[in-house]
Formats: sequence, structure tokens, C-alpha cells
Amino acid sequence: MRRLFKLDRTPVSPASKEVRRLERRLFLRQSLSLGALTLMSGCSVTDAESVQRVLWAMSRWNDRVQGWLFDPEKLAPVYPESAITRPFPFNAFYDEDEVPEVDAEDYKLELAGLIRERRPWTLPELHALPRTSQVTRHICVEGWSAIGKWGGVPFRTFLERIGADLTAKYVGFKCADDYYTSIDMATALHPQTLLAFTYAGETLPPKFGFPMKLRIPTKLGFKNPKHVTAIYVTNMYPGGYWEDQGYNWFSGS
Ligand SMILES: Nc1nc2c(c(=O)[nH]1)N[C@H]1C(S)=C(S)[C@@H](COP(=O)(O)O)O[C@H]1N2
Ligand SMILES: [Mo]
Repeated sequence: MRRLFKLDRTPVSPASKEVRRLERRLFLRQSLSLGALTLMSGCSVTDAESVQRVLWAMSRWNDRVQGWLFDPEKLAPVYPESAITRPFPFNAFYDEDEVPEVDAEDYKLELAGLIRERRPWTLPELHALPRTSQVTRHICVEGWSAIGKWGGVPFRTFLERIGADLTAKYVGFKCADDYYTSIDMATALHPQTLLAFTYAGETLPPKFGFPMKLRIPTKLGFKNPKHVTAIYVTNMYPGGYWEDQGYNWFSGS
């Protein structure tokens, strides 16, 4: 593994770009030969388990490089309302008739981890937070993208309000449908990352994540959790529903 760790310290060298490209091919098309993988990792790969281990190490390394390259000031493109895709597509790991029904009256957003004020929030309390809206493009790894308008509170404002440790590494999300994902703190604090309560100016419909979703225009669609029920702040790598099945964790768009 020596070579991998050497590259680790030179994140923007042409070599590391090459590694990222290679890793992408491995994960998305699985077309890389074992021989090439052995060359890359600098250790002999003889069984499925060590292949998985090397791939995992490469993907986590790739996450770190992407984290370093992420510019917290750079904004995702915004579009005029005329560019909005109608109808906006629904997607989840199940069909639309299985969308979870969240009861607005009973709902409480749970907070955990490195947060000073961990009391749960009701919907009326959340709705009283200052709001903004954005027209941005959602890009799904399944090969489609669409432009939509989401409104809500800048996630940074919410994290500050609850006294989250903004120096922690990760923010994790749990959802009403057992989906889960997590993001890096820099992305959580990005000015366009919203805790969104509306779609197209209306209360977020069930299929788009009622009562709230994270709208993160700098990340691929699967990093935008719908039906969020719990938010936690941690320094321990939390993974995610698709991430744990091999999709790259950072997955910027
Ligand atoms: N709770 C939850 N959030 C989720 C998903 C899911 O299955 N459950 N799917 C993700 C994926 S892969 C995509 S592309 C978007 C789809 O969001 P949309 O239905 O608003 O288009 O939601 C993301 N967030
Ligand atoms: Mo997706």
C-alpha cells in the first residue's frame, strides 16, 4: 500500500487525478483489471476480500482528496424559474406508491451527537426559521438531471442555532423510510445547502420528502436525504444507504 499513501500527500498532482479516474471506472463500471489495481495499490491482490479492502481504501482516500479540492465559497449554478423541469422526477429506492406518510402533528426532528442544544424540534418551530429559496440542478447517478426550486432555512443557520460543533467532520441524517446518508462539514456549511420545507413554493409533497429534505446542489442526488427525522454531528465516519454499497461517499456534483 506504500504507493497509495505517498499519493495521499500530493492531492492535486496529475497522478492523483489519474487515481481518481481509475477509481471512478472501478466503482461505476467495474472495468479495471486486477493487474492494474495491484499496480495502483502497490500490493498483491489475490482474493475478493483484499480487492474489496483496497477498493474501500481507495474510495475513502478519494473522499479525502475531494474534500481538499472542495471550494466552500464556490456556488453551484442557479437557473431562472423558466428553466424548471416539469414534472420534476420522483426517485427513491422504492416505488412512488410506497412513499412514507409522515404525520405533521407528531413529527419531531431529533438531534444527536456533537450539538449543544439537542432538544427535538417541532414543525412549527422549524417553519419559524428564516427562509430563502433557490433554483438549482439535481443530478442523479442513475443518469438523469432536473432543475427544481426548493425553499428553506440555510443549513448553516440551523447548525449555528442548535450549537452544533462546526469543527466536527460529519453531519449524518436518518430518514422516515430507513434511508440514511452523511456529508462533510464544509458542505453542510456551504451557503447553498438548505434544510428545505418547500418545493416550487409549496409545502414539500410526500414524494419529494415531506416534511423536510436536505437540498445540497453541490452534491449528487443520493446525498440529498428526504423525509429527514434525525440529524447528528460526529467525527466518526457515518456512511450511507448507497455509500455502504460502494457509491463514493463524497460524491460532489
Ligand atoms: N429518504 C430518502 N431520501 C432520498 C432517496 C431515498 O430513497 N430515500 N433517494 C435519493 C436519490 S438516489 C435521489 S435521485 C433523490 C430523488 O429526489 P426526488 O424524488 O425529489 O427527485 O432523493 C435522494 N434522497
Ligand atoms: Mo439518485
